[in-house]
Amino acid sequence: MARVLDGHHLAEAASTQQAVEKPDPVERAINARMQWGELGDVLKRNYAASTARSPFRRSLFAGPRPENAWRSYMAKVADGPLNPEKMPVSDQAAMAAETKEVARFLGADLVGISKLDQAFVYPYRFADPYRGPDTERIPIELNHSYAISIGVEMDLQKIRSTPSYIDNAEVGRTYAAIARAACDLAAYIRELGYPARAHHSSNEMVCHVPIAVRGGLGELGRNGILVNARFGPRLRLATVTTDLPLATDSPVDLGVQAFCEMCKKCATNCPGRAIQQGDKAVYKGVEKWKIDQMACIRFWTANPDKWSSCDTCIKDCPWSKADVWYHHLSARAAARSAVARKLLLWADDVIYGKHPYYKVNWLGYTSYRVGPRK
Ligand code: B12
Ligand code: SF4
Ligand code: SF4
Repeated sequence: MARVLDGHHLAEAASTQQAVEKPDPVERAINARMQWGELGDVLKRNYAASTARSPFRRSLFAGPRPENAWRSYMAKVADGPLNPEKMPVSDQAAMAAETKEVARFLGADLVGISKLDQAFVYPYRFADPYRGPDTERIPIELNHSYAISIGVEMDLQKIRSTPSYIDNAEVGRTYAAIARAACDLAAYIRELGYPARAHHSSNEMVCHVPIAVRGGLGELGRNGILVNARFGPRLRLATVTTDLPLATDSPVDLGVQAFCEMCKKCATNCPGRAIQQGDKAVYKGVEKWKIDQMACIRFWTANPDKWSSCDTCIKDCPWSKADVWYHHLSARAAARSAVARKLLLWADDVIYGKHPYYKVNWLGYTSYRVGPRK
């Protein structure tokens, strides 16, 4: 019988091949579909980076003058030529440790390594996602053996400003930062003589969250994204796939999913009503809380004068706190005991509020108070 997986039981599965269906490239392309107009004129107009009020959004997300944006070039440097002289690897554990150090030097805050699972590789990509639905579908063949997951922290104060053009700027900045780290790491590995490809938002063939779960960076939360012990979900992710022989990490049980069972703070406070309050259900072979994509982007585009995306499900998550020792201690307690989880959730409501709001002003932008779901 096909095994059902969830956010932290991946370790038990010898292979996910039969159980899990590949991620859907059409779901992957929702931002592009919005831009080519498939989801209606209002979403198309309100999401357009070219007319956005914020110069950050127009530049970091490749708006009217794409030549100015990192994003326009990073797609081209995801892969490249190999050094023909291959460095022999006799100790995969030492090579993994060295690779992690290199990744951190190049800008990653988190690194985890796993075997590349084909279940997490998209089956095809659109030749030109921004031209429309009729653009050619190019099958993806990605046969690398390993996946290196990297994570970059998003700034706490900027994320607390959500929804606003402040957190949106931080999203753009960290997309560029992680793309650069991933491209530099892939290039470094190719200089060792091994194939390596960076997967980042401008040029990706993989779904990052399950790969990061497999690499031990955290668990899948109710909010549909990766929750890490140090940063919670306050992360950008990228992946480098490679044939460099590496020792792998294992998935971790941090107590996140157990916490999510009782917490529901992201679901309650999601202004788009995109996150489920109920139990997990099986979707494409994985037991999880499935996000309502359309509900999410409808909120993103609801008020283009004030914001153009959202981070509320990151901001309000009790795991998404400052990277300091007492929060590390809390995370460790949450992993171990149900009583601790209850206490921590109670403390989070008392200290930060059930519906947290932070007044943030920066460069003439401001944060907005949006109510929880009704
Ligand atoms: C399309 C997309 C969106 C869409 C749809 C969201 C969605 N859930 O798919 C929209 C535009 C709405 C969106 C919104 C956001 N996104 Co988004 N998004 C993506 C993107 C490009 C593709 C995801 C995808 O293929 N979805 C389609 C299918 C696969 O979705 P799904 O079935 O619901 O599966 C989700 C999870 O269940 C999990 N998953 C899928 N299969 C499996 C299998 C197993 C075993 C497990 C454990 C998990 C798992 O992965 C999916 C989420 O990535 C990824 C980048 C990437 N290539 O991975 C970023 C990404 C997931 N987004 C990210 C973020 C941060 C956000 C936002 C907070 C917005 C923001 N400010 O950046 C919101 C949060 C919304 C939410 N609660 O999920 C980050 C997540 C970082 C993290 N901590 O995990 C990613 C990885 C981008 C990045 N490079 O950092 N996003
Ligand atoms: S990004 Fe905002 S609207 Fe989308 S799921 Fe998260 S909280 Fe809800
Ligand atoms: S807010 Fe609560 S329910 Fe949502 S992901 Fe964080 S811990 Fe889980």
